Amino acid sequence: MTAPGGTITPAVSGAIAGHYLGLVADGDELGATELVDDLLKDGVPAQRVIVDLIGATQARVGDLWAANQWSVAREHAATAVGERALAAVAARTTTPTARGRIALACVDGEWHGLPARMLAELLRLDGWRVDFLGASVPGRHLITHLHQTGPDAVALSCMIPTRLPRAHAAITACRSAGVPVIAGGRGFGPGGRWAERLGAHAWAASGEEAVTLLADRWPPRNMTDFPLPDGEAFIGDEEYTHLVRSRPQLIATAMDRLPVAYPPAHDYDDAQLEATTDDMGHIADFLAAALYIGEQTIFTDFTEWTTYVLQSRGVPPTALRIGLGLIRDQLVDFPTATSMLDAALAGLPAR
Ligand code: B12
Repeated sequence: MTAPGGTITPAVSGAIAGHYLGLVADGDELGATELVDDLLKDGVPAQRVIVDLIGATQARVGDLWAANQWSVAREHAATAVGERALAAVAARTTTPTARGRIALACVDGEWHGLPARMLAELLRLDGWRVDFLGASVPGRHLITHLHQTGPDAVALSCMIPTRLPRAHAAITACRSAGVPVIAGGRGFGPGGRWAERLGAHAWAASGEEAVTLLADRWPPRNMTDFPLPDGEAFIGDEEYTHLVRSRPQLIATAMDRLPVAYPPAHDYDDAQLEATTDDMGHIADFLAAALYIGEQTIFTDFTEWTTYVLQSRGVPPTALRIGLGLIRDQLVDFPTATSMLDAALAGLPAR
């Protein structure tokens, strides 16, 4: 099953990955943990199992859900199997603590706990003591933990840009507590471009990159090595504040007006109405994040992805066009928000 040196050979890894995907698709926790056990017994490094098998399969699960080949329930069950498989790796591998202590948390409102858990295991395997605080950690609890335990670093995970304002608050609070922050997760943008703007001391694209970075360049000699970014990046303004405060009203009004603007909505059942209300919420949240960071692409990436997801479910781009229009109609006095909405509308597929 393995090549000399204990790595999965490319030829076999496809077969193993296919087998594991089948187990995950079946919700077969026992089968998945047995497979992981066998790989470890065969000498496959735990890191390869975590990254190339469990992580890569999670990404594949995401693709299958987005393409409407898998239901939400199936995706949830698959993620639960991934969590069990990861726990099995952790239970079967021990590494003495040879480095410092790291507090690892997902930003408030961030429910993607598995990528952070993967990072926690990779760091443990490299000799760090990791306090894994889990998904959606409110900033004040994180800071209490820092005061109680005095870690060498905070690792902060943000997988969706809508949580960036909370990430900013957490990073600022960690800086005030004198603890350096390494940020990660795709929420920080391509190449982590928003991490530094929000004051993080470092960013890494993957768990393995974080392990290398922390081994080579950590801790920073003193906090002044990492001054706060200069004030040119404009973080939040009255448009952002208005949008966040009026979010419930924006969504309620858009839903009231929907049947007139989009007649098929007259016949929506409760589940469709709930899903549409959620989608209006996502429009407001991604727009708010784009305003907060001052970055149009946060919003247009979201509308492009949503177009694909809706089309995979037989919902035409017109529905999204109308949803964006219903929010836009309520924001005509806010020039940045309307220009962001206009850019997104212009990027939608032609009628
Ligand atoms: C499973 C999943 C969920 C589960 C999460 C369950 C769990 N326990 O984790 C649930 C159902 C909760 C969920 C919900 C949502 N999800 Co989701 N989800 C996924 C999915 C399919 C897999 C995530 C995963 O585990 N990936 C596997 C790991 C390996 O990914 P990875 O990014 O490579 O991980 C590495 C790095 O991120 C890095 N890293 C991560 N954190 C950190 C931290 C530090 C400090 C460092 C250094 C590195 C680091 O290290 C990791 C290990 O190498 C992804 C699709 C995908 N391709 O990832 C979507 C995805 C992340 N979800 C997405 C979305 C939009 C949502 C929802 C908004 C959906 C909705 N309409 O409600 C909600 C938001 C919930 C919330 N507020 O958090 C989008 C995000 C798009 C974006 N960036 O804007 C994705 C990318 C799907 C897509 N194709 O668009 N989701």
